[in-house]
Amino acid sequence: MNRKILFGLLALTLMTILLSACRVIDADTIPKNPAAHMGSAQFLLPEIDIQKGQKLDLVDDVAVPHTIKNGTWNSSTPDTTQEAGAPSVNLNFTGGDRSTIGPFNQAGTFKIYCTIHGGMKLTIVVK
Ligand SMILES: [Cu+2]
Repeated sequence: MNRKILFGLLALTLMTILLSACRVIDADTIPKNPAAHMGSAQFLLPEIDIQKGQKLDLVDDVAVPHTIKNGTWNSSTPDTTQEAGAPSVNLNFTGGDRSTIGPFNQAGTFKIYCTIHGGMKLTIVVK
């Protein structure tokens, strides 16, 4: 009889240890990438600062496609320059979707633009 109680207590102790080892991870504690949001024909902010080593989320907030590549708009002329140290960017958004670019492993100023919408460009400053 005593053995049964002892075994029961041991089993209970083991269960407690096992359950406390399974902690629930709050999604808010997982580090998020900084995000640049896109409207119908522009980035909502023209510039974003990020830290070296970070990735950047591009978020298409509207039901409009965008094609985002390295480069910028010089008035109405696309400049397809990819800066040294810039991660390659060539992404198609169909609307209401998001994608991640990077990591940006080098400090500097990097530019991306939308090939569809004249003047739609983003400057990424990596510090
Ligand atoms: Cu666009």
